[in-house]
Amino acid sequence: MNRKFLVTAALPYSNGRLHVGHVAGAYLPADIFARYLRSNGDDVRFICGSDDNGVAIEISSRKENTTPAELSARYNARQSADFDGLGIRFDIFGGTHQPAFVETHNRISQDFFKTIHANGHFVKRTTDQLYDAQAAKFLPDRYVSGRCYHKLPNGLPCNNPTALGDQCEQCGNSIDALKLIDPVSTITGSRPETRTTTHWYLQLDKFQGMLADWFSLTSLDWRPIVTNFSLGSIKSGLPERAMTRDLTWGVPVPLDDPDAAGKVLYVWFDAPIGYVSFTAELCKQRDGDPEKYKDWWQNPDCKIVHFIGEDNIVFHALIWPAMLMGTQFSAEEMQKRGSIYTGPKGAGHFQLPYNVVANAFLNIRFPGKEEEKISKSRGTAVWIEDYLRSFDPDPLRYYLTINAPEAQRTSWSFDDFVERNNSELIATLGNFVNRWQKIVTDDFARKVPAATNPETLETDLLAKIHKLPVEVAADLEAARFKAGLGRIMEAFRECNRYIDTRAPWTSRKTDMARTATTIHTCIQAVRTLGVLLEPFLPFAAEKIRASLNVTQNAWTWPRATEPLPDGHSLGPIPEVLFKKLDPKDFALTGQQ
Ligand code: B3M
Ligand code: ZN
Repeated sequence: MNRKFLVTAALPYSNGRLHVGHVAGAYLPADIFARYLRSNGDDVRFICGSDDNGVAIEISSRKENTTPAELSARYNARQSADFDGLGIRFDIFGGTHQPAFVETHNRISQDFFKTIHANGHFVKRTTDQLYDAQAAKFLPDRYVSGRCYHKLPNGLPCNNPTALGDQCEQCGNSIDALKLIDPVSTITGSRPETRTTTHWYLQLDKFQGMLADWFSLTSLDWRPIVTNFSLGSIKSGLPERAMTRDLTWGVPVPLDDPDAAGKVLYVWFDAPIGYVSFTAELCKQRDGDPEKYKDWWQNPDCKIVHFIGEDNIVFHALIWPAMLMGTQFSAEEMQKRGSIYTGPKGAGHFQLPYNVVANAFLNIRFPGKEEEKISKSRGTAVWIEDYLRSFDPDPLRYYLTINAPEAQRTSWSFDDFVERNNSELIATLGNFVNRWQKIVTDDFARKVPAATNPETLETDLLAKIHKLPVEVAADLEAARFKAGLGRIMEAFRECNRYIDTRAPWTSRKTDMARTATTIHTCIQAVRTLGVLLEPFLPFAAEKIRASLNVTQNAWTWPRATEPLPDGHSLGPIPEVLFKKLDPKDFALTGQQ
């Protein structure tokens, strides 16, 4: 039976363009994983879309002198085009506030909130908050700045005049926005006043026991950056979090309570529900029934895998699972169960994630400069839109996988990118695919010649390559993308050594049988490796497939080791797989 997988990639905020850091963090590994599953014959849905709600979108639209609706529609379209250009192929790319999605999204988000509310997991609290009267807005912490009130280790006041409402960059302490000295709203520059407001707080501490239990059951083979962070947070205690906001742009709080009027759900409450609501929209398109989302989300036989950047771990590995548990258990039941989580039982209950795969951040290194953080405001980014104007998608996919920040930060370096393109993609991979093309054309009329005299050199090489589908699958299933691609590249290096040894360009002058055996072996090697490359480098893999004249049906993981029969007619000589690059080609990108 086919396995079922629901794969998600973090929803990008629709107030900016995508850069290489986004792609390396979540989207590329998720796409490789989804492509591998499809090739393997698993039943997979790959879900993404923009995160349109929340204060960041509202503030960006104010800066750009437009509306949140216009801004988010524009960036949603831009991001979708960038993903297409990179070959990142979602089954659906929605948007939490896009016209075609907002209705379903609001309904499902409000249902979540009402169920969790009815289950007794919220506490309603009235607190003081800073209010910008000029903007007529309560100020989120990071939109307030002021003088830091902390003391330094030497006893002197920190006094940093530009501490933000959540953290002081100078002394590193976290900040209570209400205590900032001479606070200023960064939206209007005016001095905020203090007003009271009421919000609903999710009692996350009550979920600690169950979350820890669930972790002990499921997370054993998760990446250490995810488990260490999550277990550490549970140990130090999960603070309650307000799940509502004083905003107009977002999902209205669905409570019949005057205090809820004019408020919306916290963007991190509704954003992960976007995964569910986009699945519903996809089911509507494909099966005519949005409710079929339950076949994915409430089906114990479906594995849900979230791909995210490291800054999103708390939301996906702790808060989101707590929300999902909170739809199933009432606060009372939870207290009775203590810390026993036995998984969703019976119909109508949401599954918890099967895996949460997080990457660390990607830094950037400009020629002749130190490695630094990617920053939109400092202009230290490589934007996908700019990249795609001048370059092909596969080299970027290659570089961001072989150099992926899977366990710790890595950096995008222009020189290294060019060097790896030229020495690995061209000189190793492309070269091997091309080295025997002229011979198979001139001497064998582009038909697979029979191998009449294979020796251990041939049988060993093919035996090794035929083990790769299982080995690379094991890497991909364990989210070791870099290792999987590394294995394939190692096989290409071996193929190059093989053809160097056999030197068919020489043997063809004296020994046609030997030459035929060599060419046969090269073709079979590429036939297998081409299939394995597809999730990583789909554009090059497609050119290889066409040049081998293999049908789409036979171009799958389970059939990767099926040899092409003797006499099989190849397709045309493949187009150039990879173009040579020069560091100066990058003059265009990276600065703006
Ligand atoms: N919109 C992206 C970020 O934090 C955030 C992800 C939401 S995933 C549900 O950069
Ligand atoms: Zn400070």
